[in-house]
Amino acid sequence: MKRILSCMQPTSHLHLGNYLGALKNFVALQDEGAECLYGVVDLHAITVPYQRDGLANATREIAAAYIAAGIDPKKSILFAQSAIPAHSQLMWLLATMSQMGKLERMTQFKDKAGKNKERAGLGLFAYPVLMAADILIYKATHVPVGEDQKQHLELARELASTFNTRYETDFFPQPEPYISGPATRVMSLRDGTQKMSKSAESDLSRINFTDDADTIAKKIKKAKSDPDVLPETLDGLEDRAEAKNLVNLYAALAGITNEDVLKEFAGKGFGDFKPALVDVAVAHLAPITARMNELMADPAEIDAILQAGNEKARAMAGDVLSEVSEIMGFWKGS
Ligand code: AQP
Repeated sequence: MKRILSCMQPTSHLHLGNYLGALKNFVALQDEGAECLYGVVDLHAITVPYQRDGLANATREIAAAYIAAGIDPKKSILFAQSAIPAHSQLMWLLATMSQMGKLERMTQFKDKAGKNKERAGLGLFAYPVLMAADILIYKATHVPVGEDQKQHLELARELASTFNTRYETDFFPQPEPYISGPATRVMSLRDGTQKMSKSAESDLSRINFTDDADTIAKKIKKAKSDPDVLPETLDGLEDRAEAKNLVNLYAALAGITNEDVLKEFAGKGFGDFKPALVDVAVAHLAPITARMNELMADPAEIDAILQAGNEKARAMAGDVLSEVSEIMGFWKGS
């Protein structure tokens, strides 16, 4: 039986990249009938500077976004990571099997630590070990993520193997990355070589779930493009990172292929293409945003959903942690 686990950080508002790269797949996997757990990973969110006063609400907002996008809390378990202590406990155990050299080579660490990595926090450095624990604590078999998380997932697979080899067991399954769909790497609207990201400085670089139609229109209008017309074939988008990204966004939102987009818009410039992209983005996102706003108006309801999910997740994670402790030989009394 497939067991799906994936998570998002309450670092800020979710954006189109989070949606097209990951959340859309969360919903599809749930609707296929898989056993699904979706977390809000607030312990990850505090590995970078954050607003203490906003953290709880940001956690609710991710849960609201999940539900607004189609996650049904009756079918999938929604939980908040900090409410399940077993995540951090397993992380410590896995940390004893993790090599610092590997963690140092993680792209996300290098990007977020910047030039001054000596001063980066241990939390940021150890982030991928906590992510491995998030996955392995539920013995998840499949992890739907965007392309940027591939490297972290590889580490989770290695840690599962290291544990199994060291303790001569087949306890942890190898979690399979599920990186699929038309937009596994959505790029920034300001720079087609950078991924769209919650933490990028410019809000114009991303389309947030919380943006209204006017804001979406403004951001797409200001999105970086080029003076050329759209080509007839995909080859013509090579070396045109921004154009390629906008075509890809249109295709992913409209549910068609990039080739189909070019069939429709070949020969047209961005003056024609951008308004069409605004229409498709607004049509897709407006119902999700409206539902999210409704949910956010009733925080008690979101809290109740998370609390119910936390209880189920805590029971599952607790069982796995007990078994891990036993395999590792910890004292458990008589
Ligand atoms: N640009 C993207 N394109 C496709 N998928 C993406 N994801 C993130 N950015 C893109 C996927 O969204 C899921 C949730 O990500 P996260 O909350 O763990 O944070 P992240 O991967 O670090 O993404 P952000 O938006 O850039 O957040 P910050 O700026 O806070 O680090 C993941 O499955 C991710 O692959």
